[in-house]
Amino acid sequence: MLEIAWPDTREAALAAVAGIAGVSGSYLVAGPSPSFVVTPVDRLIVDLTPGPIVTFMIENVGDQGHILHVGMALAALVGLFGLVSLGGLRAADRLDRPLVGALAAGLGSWLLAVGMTGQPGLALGASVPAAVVTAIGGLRASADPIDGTRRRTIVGAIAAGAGIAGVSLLGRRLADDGDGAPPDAPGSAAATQRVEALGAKSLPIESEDLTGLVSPIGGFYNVDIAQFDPEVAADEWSLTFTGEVGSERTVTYDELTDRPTEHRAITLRCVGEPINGRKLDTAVWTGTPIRPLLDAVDPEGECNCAMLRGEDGYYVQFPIDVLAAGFLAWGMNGTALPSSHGHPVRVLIPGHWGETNVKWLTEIELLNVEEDGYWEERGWEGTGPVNTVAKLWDEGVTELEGGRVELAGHAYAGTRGIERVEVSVDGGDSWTDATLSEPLADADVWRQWAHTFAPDVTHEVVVRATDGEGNRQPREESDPSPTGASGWVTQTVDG
Ligand SMILES: Nc1nc2c(c(=O)[nH]1)N[C@H]1C(S)=C(S)[C@@H](COP(=O)(O)O)O[C@H]1N2
Ligand SMILES: [Mo]
Repeated sequence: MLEIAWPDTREAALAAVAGIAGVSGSYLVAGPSPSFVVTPVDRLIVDLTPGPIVTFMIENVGDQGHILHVGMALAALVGLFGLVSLGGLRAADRLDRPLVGALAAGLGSWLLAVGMTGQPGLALGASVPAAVVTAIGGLRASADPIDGTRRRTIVGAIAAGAGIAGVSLLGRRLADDGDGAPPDAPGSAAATQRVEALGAKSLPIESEDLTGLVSPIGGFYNVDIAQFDPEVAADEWSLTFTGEVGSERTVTYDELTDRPTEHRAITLRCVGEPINGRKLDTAVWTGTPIRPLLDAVDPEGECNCAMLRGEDGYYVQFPIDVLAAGFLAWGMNGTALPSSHGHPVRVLIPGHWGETNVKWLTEIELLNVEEDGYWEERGWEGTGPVNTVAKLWDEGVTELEGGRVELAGHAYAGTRGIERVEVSVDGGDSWTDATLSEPLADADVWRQWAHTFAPDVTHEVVVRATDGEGNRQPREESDPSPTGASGWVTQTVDG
């Protein structure tokens, strides 16, 4: 029977260093992208986590939950590269040929990295550092045959090689990053004008930190199933209509952006956010309506429903009628869609929860029978219309000169629109109408509200909105899961 000895301290330490070197090297060349070796393992962990645990993390741990699964994935990868390096060290010892051991570790970790990412070139970023550490470790262990001079020559050659490889890879990575400025998107000048016009229509509030009618791109919330955004080049992107269609059709980026272009202010809200959460934002999106494209493929499915899929493996299913009212966007606030918001093209569905707005969209499949989407498989029911909400975030409470306090926030009810926002400063006993920003022509956008009062004692402030159909936001409180949080937002304001 083959016995494999447990590693001694020196071997374990060397293997750990090699593992860390491999993972760090991969990050150096690939950055936070799907080509980083940790990404596929992280995705596997997220995929395998049962729905109730995911929901518990969303509701109780929030965005910090990411640290946990990324940490697990990192540890797993350090362990895997460490094991490969340990194999190399053992081979070096047994054969007394340190370079053979290093080559074996390099080849092994290269194969591992290619297996993870499918990127032979970038895989060198992981395998070269792992091999170098293994080589140095093997050298120290090997005995006499290598005399001092040869040893120095070999160490020098390895160090020089590693240095050159490191510098050139780092250089390539920095060159890729460019100057960070997002490129222009077709139609961006008109979109920029629209952003400025909405800035002018924002409520003149005193709070300096509260967003106006348009959220800046850097402040717009993000929800992603994957830790690192997919990288999709516009000229390699296409959208295919598949499944129950009269005629299949693929649309390229140039074909799409040649279509009639509109600039719509659209608000997004995530079903997973608490009642006063931060996953509510608005941008001016540049794109084209979906309906003509859908009509052209002649949908035939019996469920009148479609499954939308994104490059990151995300999928969501909802009725074709809802999709037909949607918008395919390639621009955001006057720039090309940033990668975190779905570059090059995403869907925007009026009035429905954020999860219907598929980013990095690649496929629209017309179905015969309904199927669950990614979040529905995990217990959520978030493809329907949004709940009505009025927010009062901390930066919406501003002390003015003379002891008065300004309360300000946003209210949103999807395509129903916001008709009224009421404020109570006595815990809900009496109510006053807040001032509202003017209603916009856009079909699916929030309104701002503001109210100023002079606090004396400690006040329990409550806000509630009424939608355009006359329905008041329900008072009864519920958790976000499965259909979105309900209840009224309350804040304590000191006199
Ligand atoms: N491809 C893809 N699309 C996606 C998601 C995702 O993880 N992958 N998240 C969805 C969810 S749950 C929400 S709330 C919105 C968030 O969009 P944003 O990140 O641009 O704010 O995108 C939706 N579209
Ligand atoms: Mo979401």
